[in-house]
Amino acid sequence: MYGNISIVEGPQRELPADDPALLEEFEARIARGEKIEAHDWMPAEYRRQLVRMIEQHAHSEIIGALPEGTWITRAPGFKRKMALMAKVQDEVGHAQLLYSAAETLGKPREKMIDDLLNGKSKYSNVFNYPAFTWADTAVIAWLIDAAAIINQVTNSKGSYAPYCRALERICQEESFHLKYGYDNVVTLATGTPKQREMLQVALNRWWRPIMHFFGPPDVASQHTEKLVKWKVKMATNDDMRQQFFNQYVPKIWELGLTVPDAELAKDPVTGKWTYGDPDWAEFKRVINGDGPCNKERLAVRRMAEEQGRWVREALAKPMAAKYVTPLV
Ligand code: FAQ
Repeated sequence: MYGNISIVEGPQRELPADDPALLEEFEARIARGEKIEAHDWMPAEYRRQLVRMIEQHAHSEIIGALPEGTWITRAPGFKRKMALMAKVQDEVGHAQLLYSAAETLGKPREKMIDDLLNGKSKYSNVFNYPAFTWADTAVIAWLIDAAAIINQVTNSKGSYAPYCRALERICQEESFHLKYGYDNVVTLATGTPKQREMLQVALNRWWRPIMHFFGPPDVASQHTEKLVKWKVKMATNDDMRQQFFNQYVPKIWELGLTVPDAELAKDPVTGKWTYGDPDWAEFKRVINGDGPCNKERLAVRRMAEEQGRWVREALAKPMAAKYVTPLV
């Protein structure tokens, strides 16, 4: 129970049955394309799904700041340091917007952070991989931001208004990140043979995690059907992956780079891309805490939580009278 709103957490828990008349009216509103606001009636499962998804999205933004964040001091040149610092700052700002959107559904931010740190809540698979070289940061800023934009522009047309408003603002900032990432990629792709090689190696490293980024194939997705019905997700995982192939594979080829999947091809009849098995077992391991950097990422967040505690406590306390300047 959070305030006067009850959130039954975890997909396995039983939810109270919804009033059938209210549910019917709610689904009619969704069908008419109306937006749902925080104070409107909503089914308990809609609320639970939104909290799960928005919270995971918020965690992904703060954890997502870490692989690139470690490169701020090593970015080549002052201009790139400034640009990367601004990008990392934006990502943390996105988390703020998203935690606020999730809070409108009744779950306090402190509880969300606890659930990230105790491993109850997931965050995006991609941020559990290391950024070994500057080229890794270029691939993250270009292709992971591109993947994020595809997902978020699509879902910004969804049914829950506070989430859609946050996504609209986030997407505007993400499009700057994409340009910044593409600029870095082009610089490396048109640079020395060593720089081109570094870029290709980084692309090879990130390709599979990027395939996983859009979620499991539709046939294996637990939540898609319900979320599409309620217009929280405006496209399925496979549809978004296809959109990514359509938009970005030609751009990757244009730069003279190779996609590390010999089976990747567009079917001329259906217009759909076919691709090799991206190793869904690896995806499962990584999202369940056993990726190359999961432990390190959470350890850094725990340290930040501990070190910032005194600031949060000081801000929460009323200031002692002797420090308050009287108004004259
Ligand atoms: N990573 O039934 P589905 C960014 C989990 S923001 C980890 O298909 P759903 C910005 C899923 O939670 C990146 N876990 O799930 C940036 C569920 O587990 P649960 C984040 C994943 O929700 C850029 C289970 O698998 N974006 O990158 C993943 O219908 C650069 C079953 O899966 C968002 O969060 C995954 N990739 O569809 C920052 C967007 N995929 O909860 C810094 C909003 C699935 O039952 C640098 N979220 N799982 O235990 C969504 O659109 C959806 O949640 C999906 C997954 C599409 C991610």
